Amino acid sequence: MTDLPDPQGLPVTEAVAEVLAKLGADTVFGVVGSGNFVVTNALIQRGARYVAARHEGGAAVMADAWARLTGRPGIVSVHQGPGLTNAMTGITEAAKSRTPLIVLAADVASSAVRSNFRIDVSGLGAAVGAEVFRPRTPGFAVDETVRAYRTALAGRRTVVLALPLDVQAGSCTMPAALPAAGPAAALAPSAASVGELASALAAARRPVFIAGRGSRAAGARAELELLGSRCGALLATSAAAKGLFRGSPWDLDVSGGFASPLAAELIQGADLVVGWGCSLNMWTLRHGRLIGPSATVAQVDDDASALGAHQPVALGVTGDVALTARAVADVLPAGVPEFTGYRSAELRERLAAQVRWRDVPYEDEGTGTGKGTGTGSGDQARIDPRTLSIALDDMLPAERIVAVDSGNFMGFPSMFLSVPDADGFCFTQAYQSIGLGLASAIGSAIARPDRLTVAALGDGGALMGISELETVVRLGLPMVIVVYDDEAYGAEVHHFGPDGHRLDTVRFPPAKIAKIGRGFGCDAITVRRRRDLRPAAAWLDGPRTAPLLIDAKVTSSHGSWWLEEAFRGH
Ligand SMILES: Cc1ncc(C[n+]2csc(CCOP(=O)(O)OP(=O)(O)O)c2C)c(N)n1
Repeated sequence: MTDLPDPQGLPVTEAVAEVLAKLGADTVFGVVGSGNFVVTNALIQRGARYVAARHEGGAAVMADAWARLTGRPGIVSVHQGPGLTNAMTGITEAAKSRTPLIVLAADVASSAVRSNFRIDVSGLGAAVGAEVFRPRTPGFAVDETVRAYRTALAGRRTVVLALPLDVQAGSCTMPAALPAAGPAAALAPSAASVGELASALAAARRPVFIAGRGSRAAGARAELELLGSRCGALLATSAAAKGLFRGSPWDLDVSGGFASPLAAELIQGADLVVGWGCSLNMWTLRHGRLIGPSATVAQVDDDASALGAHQPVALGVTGDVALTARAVADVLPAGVPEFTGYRSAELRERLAAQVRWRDVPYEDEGTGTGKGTGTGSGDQARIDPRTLSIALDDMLPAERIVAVDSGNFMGFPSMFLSVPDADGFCFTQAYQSIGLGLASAIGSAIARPDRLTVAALGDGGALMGISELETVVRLGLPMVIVVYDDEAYGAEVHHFGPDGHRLDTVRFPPAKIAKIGRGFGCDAITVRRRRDLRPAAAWLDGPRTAPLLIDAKVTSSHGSWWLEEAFRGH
């Protein structure tokens, strides 16, 4: 590549778009300003669908969710300076989640030292774990774009491709063929480590697998189920991989704060816990308390630096999850009885009857007497969020994607709404930011229009991210938005309330969220009792022309147990 301007060549903006399109970019999220206008249009001209968000934070989160559900790098396009800084929370979530995401960010010319838009883009990226690529001359535009794409895809990284305005104004030559930028080859485990893990599993009497994001990325369900059947393992996931083992009689669902009492009991009773592409962090292991005193912990990950990073492990295997599980299964004897290891006929029955949260008895704390209409302005009744979630679980089609925001409420949809598989759950919670749920749902709905997307939000997160409600309506996305409305930053109320602190900074007067929704163009209902959900059933029957917003006035007399778990991590 030459560093000299090439008057015969392609404008840099065209070249960048051409490279991205050739590598497979067909969807781009963004907010367009002068700096990214031309490159975004160049992508659209090459057939990409452009999704206009109303805030760059929303655009980044949409692209992140889209990438999680398509398994392809997401692309978000932002203006220089404030466009990028607005996107930073979404970029941070993506980087912490190892989402392959490419942030196409306009940047000031290196000579524009006094530009009001100048920020330290490299420093900003480094601060949140995103790698920054910047062609310093037009001649580097193609290579930097390929490098950025390759790093995002093969390294599962969030990258910023900074495009200085002076470089954008130049031109360059497209090479006849692009350098390779495909996914990384799956890493095979060593024979020795396969043998060690096989021995540990053969000796285990009560093995439990916890599959994480890496199992989902590797599409390793079949291999893990095969290995599980050869050693009698029970199958759990981290929250990020919820749904991976859906339908297996040995599925424990999520390990960690969201684990049901039976799942927690069984994980604690394991003598060998194997994390598969799973960081085994404090959320997944309840700060280690889910590991029994005499249990051995093993971990398999294709990133050696992940081994033992959160939880001491007796056996660490560096390798792709699917390849490793298959190799270990090949070592173990085939044709073992169905009830082996932790698996028994009795346990299978217990799991069928009790492992789901919705099968755990609870006392309904709803304050609806059953006499009110549920619509009168003086109606103060509130619905128990468990009752609400179970009713929704019954009503919503099984083919769904549940996207969850952060807050005290977040466990209710996560634990009580079932999902059809790991793509049925979009959990943008690595950074624990509130306000990302609605944009996560939008990215999910665009990635999977065949499913009904359900955005589960607290009132705080909903109002923080509300600008994207216009995006939902404008795009005609037929989604359900459920607001668990306690008229407070409930997480903070429950965090500080017990110590007698003033809480007026975290409590709010009732907001007319259903009315706000209607203002944006949604169908909307307020729910104070189970029966107030009837119009939702009618909406589900079709034609679903506008999104449905459910403002559920929920009870919130005490904090949730997963929240107490979260506070231990602060
Ligand atoms: C961007 C951001 N700001 C502040 C917080 C701290 N925080 C955590 S939960 C929460 C309250 C969320 O309220 P809401 O969405 O209504 O859900 P609730 O806790 O009431 O269920 C706040 C402010 C955060 N996590 N992220």
